[in-house]
Amino acid sequence: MTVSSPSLNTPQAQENYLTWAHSLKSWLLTTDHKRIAILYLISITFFFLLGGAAASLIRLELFTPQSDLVQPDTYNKTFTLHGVIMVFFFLIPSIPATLGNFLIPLMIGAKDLAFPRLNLASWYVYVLGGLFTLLVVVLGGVDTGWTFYTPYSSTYSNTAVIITALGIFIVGFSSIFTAINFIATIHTMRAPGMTWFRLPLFVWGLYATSIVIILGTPVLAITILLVGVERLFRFGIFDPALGGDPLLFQHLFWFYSHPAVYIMILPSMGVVSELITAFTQRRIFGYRAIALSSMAIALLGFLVWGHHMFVSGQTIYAGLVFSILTFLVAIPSAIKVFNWTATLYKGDISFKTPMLYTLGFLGLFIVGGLTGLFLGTTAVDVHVHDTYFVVAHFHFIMVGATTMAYLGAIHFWWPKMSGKMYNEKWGIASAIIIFVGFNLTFLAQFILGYMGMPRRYASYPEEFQLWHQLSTVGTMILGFGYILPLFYLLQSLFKGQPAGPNPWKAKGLEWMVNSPPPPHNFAKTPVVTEEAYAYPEYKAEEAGRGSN
Ligand code: HEM
Ligand SMILES: [Cu+2]
Repeated sequence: MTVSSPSLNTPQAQENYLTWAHSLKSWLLTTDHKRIAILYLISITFFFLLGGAAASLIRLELFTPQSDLVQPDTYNKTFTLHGVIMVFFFLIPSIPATLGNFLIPLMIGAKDLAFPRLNLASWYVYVLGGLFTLLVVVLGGVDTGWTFYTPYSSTYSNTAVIITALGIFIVGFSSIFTAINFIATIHTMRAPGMTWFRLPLFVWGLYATSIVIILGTPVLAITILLVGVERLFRFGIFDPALGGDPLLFQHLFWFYSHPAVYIMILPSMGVVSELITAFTQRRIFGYRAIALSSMAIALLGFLVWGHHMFVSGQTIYAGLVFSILTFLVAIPSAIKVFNWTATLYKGDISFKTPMLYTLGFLGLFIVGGLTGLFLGTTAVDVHVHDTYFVVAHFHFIMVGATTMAYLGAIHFWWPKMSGKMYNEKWGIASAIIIFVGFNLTFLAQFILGYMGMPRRYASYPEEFQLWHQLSTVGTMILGFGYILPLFYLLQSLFKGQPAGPNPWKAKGLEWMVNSPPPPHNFAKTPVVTEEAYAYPEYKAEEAGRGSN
């Protein structure tokens, strides 16, 4: 897109958001969306490493059939901690809280988010929730699994369920605050000329995500609170022994947690649209279809929760309806994949690090999404429910796709955030190592699940050992791939070449300000006069239209 002024930097814009003040206080009390994004980046990385350590322990335990590395109950606590941290403290906040925070105001031509102090509050709430979760570790852990199924969680488990529940309850507010902020900002603070259908697709993705967060998260908060209430006061809500209904828990939990999977994937889809256009230097194919399919996913995502309950005892008629609805939700996802592919088709693709991550995303997302359709077919799901097949399915989407997109995004916007270029060779190496390690880890798990290996067991019959070992070796490769960027990105801060405002020759307002951007983003409000992604090929189209 172009704007009325060729450059949005003022001559005195040498000062940037990182350098204008250095004190700890200037960071901890900042209301600048860009600094808050960095605070989130650091805290999320911390939890990612912690969740990753738990994952490694799980996989090491599973290297041999016997439960010999850790006790079975330690194993239960390890996978619970892993799930809770990865879902609530890494995946859900990952792209929105870091890149969304950093980019939305820049992308729409605004000075900040609509409620800067609420934004800072959301980070503190996140940290508070995180502290509760760390407290759980100190208190000896929790063993219910991230799904907290009742009546085990509400009656029988003698681990730190309530503290964990409080941590999740609290961190939910952090997402809600962020989502309110995004929605208000996108509605009210777009620069002149930045119409809805000129918004970058990343912004559309986060808009849809924010709606899901606001509608879904309160349900989780209440559900988890009810588990606590039942535990403490023996109210009969979920435990049949007290007159409650355990299926009620599952309905409430999945009513949030299926939409939550879209909270985790919609932002990545936004990232992928940005990266594909930048590295093909092309206008995106089907802009409106992609934008509106995000909204369709947000809506349909609320109608399919029962596919987690096919074997729970819900009626087969309910199962049938949820199965059909599940197939429907695949349509908008497929629309996106087809449009991305059409954008790539015959394109002049530049295989830089962020693009490699994007291609990795596409491959892994397709496998994850298609196996979702297998699971949505009741006849198949009866056999593979609660096996490693399900574990592989959701890791393909959540780790394969979302984490790929997150890392692709970090690499793409790193020059903007830090002002420095990272070492491209290391970048390419990390993308390839992660892709290989990932597939080794999780393709093996599809096979294990298909063979009948149930999830959440510390020991298993010997015939499963080969696949478990492949999976564990894959995890080590994957872990190495994840650690690498930590080193070369940090190194780039000291040794990297200056990035300049627009190292990728990408379109979008964020590329028209200095890298790193000045504290208040734009010296004067930009005026947008063109569609999103007005790359040369789009210009040629426009010229062609003019001459007709
Ligand atoms: C798009 C992003 C997606 C994510 C992040 C995701 C994530 C998940 C997660 C976390 C679970 C298992 C939860 C658990 O039991 O712990 C799951 C199960 C399931 N997913 Fe997905 N999923 C996605 C897409 C899909 C799609 C597109 C479909 C179908 C069209 C689908 C169908 C299913 C079904 C039927 C199950 C239940 C399987 C069972 O428990 O037996 N998913 N998914
Ligand atoms: Cu689901």
